[in-house]
Amino acid sequence: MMGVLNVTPDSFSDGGCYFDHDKAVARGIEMIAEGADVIDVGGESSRPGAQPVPEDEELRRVVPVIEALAGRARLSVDTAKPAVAEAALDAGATLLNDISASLWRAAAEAKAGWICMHMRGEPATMQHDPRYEDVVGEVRRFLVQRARAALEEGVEEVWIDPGIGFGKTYWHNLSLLRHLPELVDTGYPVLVGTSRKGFLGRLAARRDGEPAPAGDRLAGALATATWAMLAGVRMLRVHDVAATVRAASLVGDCRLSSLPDGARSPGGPPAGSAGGGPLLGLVSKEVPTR
Ligand code: HH2
Repeated sequence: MMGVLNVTPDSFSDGGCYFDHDKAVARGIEMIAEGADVIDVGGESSRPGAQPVPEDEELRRVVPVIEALAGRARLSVDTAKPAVAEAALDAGATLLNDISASLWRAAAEAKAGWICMHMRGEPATMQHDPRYEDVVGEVRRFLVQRARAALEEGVEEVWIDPGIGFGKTYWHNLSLLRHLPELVDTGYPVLVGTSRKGFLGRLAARRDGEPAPAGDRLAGALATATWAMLAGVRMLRVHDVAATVRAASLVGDCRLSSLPDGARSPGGPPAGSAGGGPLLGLVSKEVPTR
């Protein structure tokens, strides 16, 4: 489980909550206690429309927090800037979370792991009418190509991530989630981040049909996290660590524990128990604009 630590004033769901150094460190320690295996420290929001942060400011935000948390858990740095990546890896991070999918040399140099995320365009404009012929195929090909390049340059640990919400419509996001096994089949470990993202507002809308605001997307986040785990995803990037760890352990129990024989229905799940919700419904429904 990767816990999100945004040391920013403007992140889409928790901007300003951990901008203060001491609050950020305390939140990192709290997420470790809640069961996070990795703390992902970021100093620049990549929400749709976000403006870039100057390099010295991003360094000032993330490096002291990484230094303070070093040794307590595995740390990753969420950045698209080579200088920030290098400084963070120097300060104790061992994983480079690269939304630009272009910094593998910094990871190779530092003998760190590298997360290769797909994004179409730049955060400032990425949601302006993103289009694909075949979103799953294009994302998959892109990630495999970059992952191979990184391996060839000596990165030993390469993760791939479809970049949910990064230059993708609602349907693109759902299509990528539906087809996660095609990414898992590449053999690279897959990371997914759906936590609190905009498409969940629509997927798990409020009772009155209005999209759920960022503070009310936990049900959607847990449903999609569970879906991803069952599809074989190896790491989830989440804000709500305690709840997701709990959900993960329940899924683990369902999959691994031996249910008493009588508890298993011979014909599979009872009629109507699957296919009701929008996510499970994807199993049987075609998604427009794959
Ligand atoms: N999502 C966000 C940021 N970094 N990294 C990876 N690998 N995968 C993701 O899905 C991903 C990511 C956006 O979430 P958040 O950090 O909470 O928001 P903001 O970018 O506004 O700080």
